[in-house]
Amino acid sequence: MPLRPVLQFPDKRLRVVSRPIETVTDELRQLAQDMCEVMYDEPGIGLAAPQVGEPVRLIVVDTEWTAENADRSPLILVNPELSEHDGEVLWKEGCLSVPDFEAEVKRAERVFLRAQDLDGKQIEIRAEGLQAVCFQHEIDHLNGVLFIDHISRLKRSRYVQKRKKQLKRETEEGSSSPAA
Ligand code: K1U
Ligand code: ZN
Repeated sequence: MPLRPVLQFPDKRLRVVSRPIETVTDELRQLAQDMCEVMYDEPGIGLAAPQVGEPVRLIVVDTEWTAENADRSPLILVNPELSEHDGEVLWKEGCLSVPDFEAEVKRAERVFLRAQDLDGKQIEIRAEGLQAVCFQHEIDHLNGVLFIDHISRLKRSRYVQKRKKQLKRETEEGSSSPAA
């Protein structure tokens, strides 16, 4: 089975507020598994369901996984909610849906999160550093917010212009290539 493609800016589906999950079904378990595969394949340290075109409140996160540490133990969180946060940190972020761009974003340094797991069990997580930043980034996706919404208007509009040119180039290259 091919991997699910990751939607890319400016796709409007990235701006939708995702709906809460009422029941964990086999279909949802399959979606979580597909999302983990996409996250490790890209590679990334997190992914939210709307990034693969499913507007439901589901995220996967694995900030421990790197090329050197190949152990995979993703956190799969259903209906995650930030219930407490404190401190402030500037973190350089990227996003699988915002190609070829990184920028510093101001985030809470520590967060306390409630969610359910795939067995419907209530879980609570205290996080700091990269994991806390990643949770905030992924929950933003569930609310239709991208990290570029947190940067200055000037930086954002420069990125938007660059992205428009990139897409125009891709369209031109696609239409000028000989038919298969
Ligand atoms: O949601 C996403 O688009 C995934 C995104 C998550 C994220 C990155 C940085 C800060 C906060 C949230 C990514 O994973 S971008 C790729 C990335 O950061 C990475 C990829 C491989 C190894 C290490 C990091
Ligand atoms: Zn992202």
